[in-house]
Amino acid sequence: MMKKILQRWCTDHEIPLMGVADATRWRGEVPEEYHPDSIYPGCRSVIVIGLPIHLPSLESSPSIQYAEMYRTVNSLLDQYTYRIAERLNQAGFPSVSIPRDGYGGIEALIKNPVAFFSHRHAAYLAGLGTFGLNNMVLTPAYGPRVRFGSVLTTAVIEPDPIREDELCTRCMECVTACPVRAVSSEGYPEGKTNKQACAKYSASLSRKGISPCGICIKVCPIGSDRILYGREDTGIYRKEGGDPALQRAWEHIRRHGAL
Ligand code: B12
Repeated sequence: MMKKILQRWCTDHEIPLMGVADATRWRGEVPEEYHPDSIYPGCRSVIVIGLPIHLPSLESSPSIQYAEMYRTVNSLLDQYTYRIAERLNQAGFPSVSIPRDGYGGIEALIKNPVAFFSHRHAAYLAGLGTFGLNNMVLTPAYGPRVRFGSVLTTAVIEPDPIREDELCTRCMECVTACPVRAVSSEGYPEGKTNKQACAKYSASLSRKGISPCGICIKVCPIGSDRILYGREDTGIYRKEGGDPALQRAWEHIRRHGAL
């Protein structure tokens, strides 16, 4: 019943992805202090929503166009997860939303590049996707071009199954495209993304007003959003052999609105 109401609410608000994880699924996955029922004792279920990043905006990155889309999606995630939590509170189920990021500026991340709760892990445990080499959760609809937000609730809601397939094909596009070589070709847990290098690059873009980078999610071939936009061929992003009209459009956008 509760699940259906939530699904309906998401559909009515153009939220294409929603999944639910039982709070016990974190056991044995991540250190205990990062578990939802450690962060919010009494938590029984975690509701995760996903909003897509529109590919043509991301393609111009680093750019003001993508930086603004990033801010818009972040703001929507915080508003929607707040509203879902409030709705559950009003129905008598104490709930709380978690901020979509959870850090007070890029300098804080360079000091400690870890947040108190992992939305990507929550998305994985709520059955929305699987981890890719780029350290992101890939989804069938948008590959890694989706941002997540979570609500911790005391309500017991029917959980979704964890995906058992592997969406990442290890094509290495993200590994070779990363401008600071932060993505490891090994995969988790052997090869870890170099968070410091990634965060430092993001800080340099932030000083120009065009953070974040997003190249590792742009080049990922997974996701049916590529079909919608006619972007099945990721070769369009290579300097040589790319589509000249698209290259011109991206260069045009990059020449504006940034330091
Ligand atoms: C810190 C941070 C950054 C930093 C540090 C870089 C980094 N690599 O993490 C910076 C600012 C540089 C950054 C960059 C990016 N980020 Co960021 N970032 C975060 C943030 C705020 C915290 C991550 C964190 O510390 N979590 C806590 C720790 C404990 O968990 P974790 O890092 O997620 O890792 C755990 C699990 O993922 C798990 N794990 C990892 N791999 C695997 C594989 C398997 C099989 C399993 C079982 C588990 C597992 O193990 C880890 C330990 O528990 C999250 C938001 C959030 N609060 O979740 C967004 C977040 C991870 N970022 C996101 C995105 C999209 C990006 C960028 C693409 C930039 C952009 N916004 O366009 C890049 C990509 C960088 C990259 N390839 O990793 C999204 C990911 C969405 C997705 N589809 O997965 C998130 C979830 C934001 C959101 N609300 O949607 N990010």
